[in-house]
Amino acid sequence: MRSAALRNLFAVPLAVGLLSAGSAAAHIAIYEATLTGAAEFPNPVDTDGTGTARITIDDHAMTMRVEASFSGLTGNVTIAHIHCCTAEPGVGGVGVASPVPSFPDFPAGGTSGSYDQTFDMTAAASYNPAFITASGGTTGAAFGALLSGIADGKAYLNIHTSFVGSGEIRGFLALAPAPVPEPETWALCLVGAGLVAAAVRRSRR
Ligand SMILES: [Cu+2]
Repeated sequence: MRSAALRNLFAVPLAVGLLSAGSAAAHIAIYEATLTGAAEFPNPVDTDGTGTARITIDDHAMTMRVEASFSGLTGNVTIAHIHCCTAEPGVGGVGVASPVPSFPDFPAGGTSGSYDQTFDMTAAASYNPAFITASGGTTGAAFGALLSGIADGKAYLNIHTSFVGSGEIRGFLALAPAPVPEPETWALCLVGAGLVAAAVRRSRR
C-alpha cells in the first residue's frame, strides 16, 4: 500500500510536468519550403534563382510568421505571397490566400533579398479578401482553412518576377523536422524520473 501511494505521489507531478511541457510546444507549428524554378506551374522555369521559406504558426496567439530569403533570380521581384489550397498536395496552382497583391513590405525590384514579418491572423488584412469569402466569410474560418491547407501540403509560397510574371520560383510548404526538446524540458524529465526512482527505492526498504 505504502509503496503504491509513494509512487503515485511522485508520478502525478511528473506526468503533469511532461504534459505541460508537451502542450507548450504543441501549438507552434513550423513549415518550410525550398523555392525553385523547377517547381513552377504549369511550366517549370529555367532559372538559377533559389530561395527558402519558413512559416511559423501559433494557433494560441493566432499569428503567422513568414520568413523568406531568395537570391540569383533572373528577373526583379514584383510580388510574393502564399497560394492555397491546391486540389492535390504538392502539385497544381490555385489562388492567393495571403495579402494581395503581395506581402506587405516584401522586397521588390531586386534579384535577392529576405523577409520576416509576423501577421495577426485575426485581422482581415492578413488575407486575400477572396480567400476569406471562399472560406466562409470570417477570419476564423479563413485561418482554419489556411492551417489545414498548409498541413496537408496544399499551400505554396510563390515569388513572381519581371522574368516570369506567373512566378519564377516557388515551393510547397511541408512540416519542418521536429526540433530537439528544450534543455529545461529534459531537465524536468530527469528530475521527475529521479524522484520516482528514489520514492520506489525508499518504499522497498
Ligand atoms: Cu502568386
